[in-house]
Amino acid sequence: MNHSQLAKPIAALVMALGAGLAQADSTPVNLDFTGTTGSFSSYLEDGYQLTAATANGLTSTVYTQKVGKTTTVTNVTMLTSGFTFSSATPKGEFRLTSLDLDNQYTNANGNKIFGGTVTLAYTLADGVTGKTALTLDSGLGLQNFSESLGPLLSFTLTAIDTKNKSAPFQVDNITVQSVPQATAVPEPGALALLVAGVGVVATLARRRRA
Ligand SMILES: [Ca+2]
Ligand SMILES: [Ca+2]
Repeated sequence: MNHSQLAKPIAALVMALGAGLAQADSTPVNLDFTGTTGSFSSYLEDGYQLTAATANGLTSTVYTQKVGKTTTVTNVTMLTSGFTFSSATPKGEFRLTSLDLDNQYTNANGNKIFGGTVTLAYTLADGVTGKTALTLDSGLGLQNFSESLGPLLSFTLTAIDTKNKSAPFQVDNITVQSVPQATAVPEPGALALLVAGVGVVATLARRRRA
């Protein structure tokens, strides 16, 4: 076996090891709130946690929306006056990619309230904090907001209505993707495998020559 013949299997081995060491792409997780209905102070789904701003301030509820004259969409959403969202894994970093919001509700005077602003406040993995306002239209139904935020440690959502009052709102389909933590050095087991593999190839080469 000459040098180029030896180089091929070593390259293949290193590539195979590299693929094994590379961080797998995390699949997006969708919090659709279909798990359990009821009222909660905190709610867990798909490894992520919502912590209500007030006691039992989260209600997983069946929400019916009429679109046009005929279509009725029934969905389970979370009704809340505000919450903090975080990974259930300590310091689990994630990206927020999408969420659906609506703040359609009937106030104490029986008036339908629409519109308003939901404030998205977040803490990035490096500790930097930020804030963005999500403006809701006056139409019926959930509105999708596409986001590209992260890596995050947590975020909070709170709403104010068009009369500048703290308001309940519906949230659904919070889509996040966990951010794998970078591994600086290969694991000892992987290194041992690489050394053993190179040894086998070298031994084979020596036997060929003998
Ligand atoms: Ca889910
Ligand atoms: Ca849902």
